[in-house]
Amino acid sequence: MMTRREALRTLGLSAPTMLGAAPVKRPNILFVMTDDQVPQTMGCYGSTVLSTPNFDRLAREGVRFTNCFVTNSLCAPSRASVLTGAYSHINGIRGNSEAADAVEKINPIATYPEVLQKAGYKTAMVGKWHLAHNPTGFDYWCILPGQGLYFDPDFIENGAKKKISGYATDVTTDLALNWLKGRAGETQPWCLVFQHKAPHRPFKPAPRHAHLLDGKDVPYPATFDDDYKTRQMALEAKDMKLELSLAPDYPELPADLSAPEKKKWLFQRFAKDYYEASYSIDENLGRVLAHLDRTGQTDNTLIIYTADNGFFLGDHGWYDKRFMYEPSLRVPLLVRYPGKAKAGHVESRFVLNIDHAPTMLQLAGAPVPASMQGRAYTALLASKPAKDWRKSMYYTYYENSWNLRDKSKDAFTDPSFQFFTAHRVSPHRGVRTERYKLIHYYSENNYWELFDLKKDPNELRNVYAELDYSPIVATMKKELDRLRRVYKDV
Ligand SMILES: [Ca+2]
Repeated sequence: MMTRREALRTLGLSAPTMLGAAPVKRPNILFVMTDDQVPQTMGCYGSTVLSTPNFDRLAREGVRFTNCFVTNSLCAPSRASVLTGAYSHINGIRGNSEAADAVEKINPIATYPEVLQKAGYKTAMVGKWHLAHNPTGFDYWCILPGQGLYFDPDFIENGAKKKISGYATDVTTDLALNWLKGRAGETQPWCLVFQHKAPHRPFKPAPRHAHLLDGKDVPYPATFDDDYKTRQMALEAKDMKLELSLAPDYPELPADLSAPEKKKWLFQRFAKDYYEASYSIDENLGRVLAHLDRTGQTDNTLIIYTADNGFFLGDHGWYDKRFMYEPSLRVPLLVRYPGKAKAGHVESRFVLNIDHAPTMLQLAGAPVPASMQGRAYTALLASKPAKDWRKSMYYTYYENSWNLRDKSKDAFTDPSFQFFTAHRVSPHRGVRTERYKLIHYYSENNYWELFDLKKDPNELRNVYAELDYSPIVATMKKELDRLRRVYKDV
């Protein structure tokens, strides 16, 4: 594999960016990514829980994607995939615990900020980073260490520690605005990577928003009382059950509730916090959009809004993510860039988190490194046909790759259980088409699941062993093998 320096040299990034004879008009780039935020927190995706005028503005004036999926539904791996435009097995960040050697793993591959910086962009990263190594490719960076804190958070600013008073979403936005204001008078285009901690657990809203939903109930998801019948891996993932894992977060949980009442109490409590924390993101996005409006930059800025992974917001009775099931797999994606992104367009073709990097580079007129496995969704933004656009997507999840099959031990009843982690989801890989999803838990005696998403959009009935579906199983297995070869994961 080429070193990063060699890769950048090969790309000839010092050459002027030309497309044919006309120079490319280089947009500023605002890449906004939140943590664990699902589309249903946003009015433009149909939420009626809280109004979200700024998310809705991006959807109205830009493109709203309904099938944006992540390639590994976990914080650090998804962030590494966004940066490198490549799957976890290529960039080396398979789980959240890739620590000391993460730099060596990710560094052989060019990241989009590195390419943009070489191409003459001013670059900055503020907020949640969540990779073990320090950011590269940025003129300025100020990140939350690890998961970061919601209140009076520590930051690392270009390598130096500092504490900033306030609420993380507000403070991160202040950092973004300060940096943007510093660009006044410059002629270079800029790229700002603006990433929030919210609404990640422990789901703390800003104090001014902490009572927005008092006296209201958040609707229960259709799968809230899932019995996990036909899905052995889901049945065993007890740690994902909100009533088991979230109870310690809420010492005020009344002691005299029945089991179903306790589950409902915890759901209402954490879902309200989650919605209120998301509301603060919308409000702060509004501050940045107002700055762009005031300075006349809105229409020359490519704005991409997404989340690092999806989330079970009570779906299947769970919280958290990791599984390839729909609530965890799907993320919001809004893209605003007048002239290139058709206002109000709703796009249902499949896009992946590895597509953002090539899209930004292509629209910036910068070459896309060969190591990037994603594909620019520029044609989709214009609602145009894209030749051979993907009809299926490939998913991988690796954490907890030790043997979890010792049925004699249970994480919640046996204190000697050595392999307990907060989330006992076995590694798996899978393929999703418009109609079907096949999942392979290869460490679990080759346990398979097949879902017919047309008949069963909530993925409650595993039809893998049903005779009628055997031709589909065969076709989907072939497609899974094909994708593993395409993405060099064999
Ligand atoms: Ca996350």
